[in-house]
Amino acid sequence: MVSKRTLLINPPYPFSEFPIIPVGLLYVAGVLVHYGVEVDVLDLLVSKYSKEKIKRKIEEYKPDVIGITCVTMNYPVASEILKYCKSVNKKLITVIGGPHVTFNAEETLKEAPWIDIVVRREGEFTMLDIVNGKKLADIDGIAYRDKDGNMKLTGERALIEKLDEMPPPARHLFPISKYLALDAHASLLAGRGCPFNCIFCVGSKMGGRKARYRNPRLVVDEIEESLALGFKEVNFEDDLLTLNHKHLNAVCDEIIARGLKFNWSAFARVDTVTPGILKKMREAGCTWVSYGVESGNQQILDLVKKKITLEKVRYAVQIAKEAGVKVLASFIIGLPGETRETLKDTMDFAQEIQTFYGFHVLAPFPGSEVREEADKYGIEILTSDWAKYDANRAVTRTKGAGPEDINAVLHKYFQGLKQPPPDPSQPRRRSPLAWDLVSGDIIENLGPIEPKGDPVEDLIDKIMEISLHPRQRVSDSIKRWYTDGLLKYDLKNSRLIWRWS
Ligand code: B12
Ligand code: SF4
Repeated sequence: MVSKRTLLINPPYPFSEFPIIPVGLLYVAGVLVHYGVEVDVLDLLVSKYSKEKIKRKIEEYKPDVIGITCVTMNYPVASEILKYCKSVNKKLITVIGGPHVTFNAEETLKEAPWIDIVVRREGEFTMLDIVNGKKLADIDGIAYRDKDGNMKLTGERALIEKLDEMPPPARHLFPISKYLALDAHASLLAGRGCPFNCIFCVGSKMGGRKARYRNPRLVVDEIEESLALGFKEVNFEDDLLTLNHKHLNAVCDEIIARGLKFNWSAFARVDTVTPGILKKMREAGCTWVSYGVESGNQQILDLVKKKITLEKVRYAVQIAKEAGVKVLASFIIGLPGETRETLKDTMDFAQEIQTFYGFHVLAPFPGSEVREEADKYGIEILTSDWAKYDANRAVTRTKGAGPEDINAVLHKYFQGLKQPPPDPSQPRRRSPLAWDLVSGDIIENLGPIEPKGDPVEDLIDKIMEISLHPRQRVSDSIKRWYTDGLLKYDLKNSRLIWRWS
């Protein structure tokens, strides 16, 4: 059987979200590679997004299938990319996956005739079936149009039971050097699934309510591989790494036993941490945990089925501090029941717990209970313009709080509500210079440089001609990236051609 040549696309999303390699696409690529499919990745997140670039890639690589990932906020751009791909070659099979389309499958096919197949929930083996040419009607977990143009939804695909049998994520297909220049952390999973059912989240609907775990040794093997690639930090992208202490202890013990020294961070719930597990995590290199605190008002927490108490939050922050693990408390404003008073409760609480915190705004994503039962929760959905679902602006209102109230809180937050001073070890910090260089394809478009002596100084001079960044910053960064092997040059006709490695 000859598999279809496949191009996977990582679409752009706004700079306000820190760029990391999406784990879902890494795994889809990994499975295809493992089963001998010809596969490549076009990463438009850490490069300039242009239609010419997509066209060039299609003409050079000649894929049969194009697969793209997205969440709600970058669904519009992902769809636009597939539309463009179809216009370049209408024979291309276009596939889209991710949480947004999983719960909006039929609507997606209806509004985007250029999308052939929607992959729902876990997509590794679904995509393998597609590229291997299996009859679409026999592939579980997709939505497609039959030859008469009728929309078809196949059966639910069972979640992958034995995660340890999964081929490894295909990091080598992604432009690692650019992610490293951006100081991105390695993204990896120790398990999948979450047993909770918070009404604003589709995490447990995507990964299942029964958590599945990977063998700690394999997890730490992957950490070692990521460190060998040059990543300095790791973020566990698990919904809830701290759920199963036996498993987490085993992962930590394995890290400690191998003597690995690196910083890592993870998502946690305040009711799944204890002084003991936090101490062990710290010993294994954990520097940050991100707690989903959501609100400073107990009634709201109860209403959104968060199943935590403010008292537990205070305690969890305190024991993390005692263990030497820093806390980022994550809040959502605009939740059901929100009023001006509850917004004040949340602002006060965020400052009371004396730790780092961040505010997001409720975005009622497709598939979430808060969207499906918006009336019951007293939420008025103001728009379904998906590009606005970045959780950084109000797209809903409650009886007691409108967009103006929510935006006022956000404004105060960005003006610097009382926050601890910034911490250089905070995860997801950004280097504006690196971002400018990668998102503008600056290195790729420098052209040949006349060597004057030291190639690195020549590159710095050239960048200074077009960059507004201070020379010291450019110089320090370029030297570091060159020493780390992220930037390389070739000599062509006695001219320097610089490139990301
Ligand atoms: C880790 C994580 C992050 C990380 C990393 C995100 C990333 N790009 O990898 C960080 C912290 C950076 C992050 C940021 C954001 N996140 Co987030 N995040 C998660 C989390 C907890 C796990 C994601 C994950 O790695 N899952 C494991 C992998 C294996 O699954 P997967 O990504 O879903 O991929 C599988 C399938 O979707 C499918 N698939 C995906 N793409 C493709 C493509 C093809 C071609 C195919 C065939 C299949 C396929 O197959 C994959 C493998 O099985 C999820 C919750 C969850 N469990 O889904 C939320 C979640 C994805 N995040 C969410 C949101 C909203 C965001 C933000 C917008 C934050 C914000 N402002 O509120 C940003 C958006 C950044 C972005 N563009 O991705 C929402 C998305 C909801 C939605 N419909 O949009 C989720 C579902 C949580 C929620 N609120 O319900 N997030
Ligand atoms: S918010 Fe966290 S705990 Fe709640 S369902 Fe989502 S992943 Fe699970």
